[in-house]
Amino acid sequence: MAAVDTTELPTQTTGAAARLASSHATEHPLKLYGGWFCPFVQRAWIVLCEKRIPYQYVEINPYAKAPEFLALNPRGLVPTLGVPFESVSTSTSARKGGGEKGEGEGVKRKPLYESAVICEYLDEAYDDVTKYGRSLLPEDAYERARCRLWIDHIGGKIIPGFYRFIQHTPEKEYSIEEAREGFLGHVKTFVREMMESEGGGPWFLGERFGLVDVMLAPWAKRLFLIDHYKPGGLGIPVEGQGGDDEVVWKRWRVWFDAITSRQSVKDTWSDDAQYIIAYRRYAEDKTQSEVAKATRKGERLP
Ligand SMILES: N[C@@H](CCC(=O)N[C@@H](CS)C(=O)NCC(=O)O)C(=O)O
Repeated sequence: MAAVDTTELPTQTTGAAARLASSHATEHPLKLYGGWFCPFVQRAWIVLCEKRIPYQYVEINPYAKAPEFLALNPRGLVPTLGVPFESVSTSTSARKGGGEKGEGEGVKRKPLYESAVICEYLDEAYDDVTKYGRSLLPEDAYERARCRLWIDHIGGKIIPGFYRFIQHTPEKEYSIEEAREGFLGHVKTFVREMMESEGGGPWFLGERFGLVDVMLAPWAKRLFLIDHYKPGGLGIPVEGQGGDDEVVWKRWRVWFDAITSRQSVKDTWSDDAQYIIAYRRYAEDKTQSEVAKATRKGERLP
């Protein structure tokens, strides 16, 4: 079991995320168990917002590993989704199970975890276009597969590179330059692929916002932490300084500005200062989170 990792960690959402959480605090059959600081949670939360799915947000501390939480998710990680048995027809199941209680009380739930799995589930289960909008994945099977390929690149390369970078300390066997170069290399590979999408528009698919954008959004929002904590900073060149990669970084800036201005991304974000506090333990490589431990050992992230 993971060591408790709660020192100095603020316990609640703040800022925009606090406003969103309080407007989704009432009992509901569909529950998102989250931690405000967690980028994987933010992915699922963004999808709920984008699709205007009704849900309840429940803030928990995943490091405390409460037995009720472990019973839902044996991996003991957030996000965890509590899915009512009757799935999308939630109001009916709530009335049946809830009686006089608030909507969602007394409803049986099945758990779902792993942010990418949760996001795809929500996109698939809430497929009424008139209520929830278009799918976050394209209709064309090849294009859908291409999206999954680049979601895999985000999960397998960019995100591990982010933690390797932010957890760098002078004692490491690799240098900060290597960490930076590795991370930026994975980002550039992604941007070059994004440049293959036709028809203009800022997103991975061009005009159409989608799941690939969601998958990377939380780490885009957290890049300022590398500038804050790491000597030499993030290292993405400013306009006109990109040398041979100028067009790549230009395209990156278009995506970055669009994603960080997206309403769902802003609404699921707490105050910047809180992330600075929460990520200090990563920057000093002291956190006992499962992600940090895997990064230290050079293992696949949980
Ligand atoms: N692969 C998981 C990772 C989730 C994850 O690592 N969540 C962290 C918070 S950001 C957590 O619950 N950590 C608890 C721990 O490390 O003990 C996903 O995509 O959902």
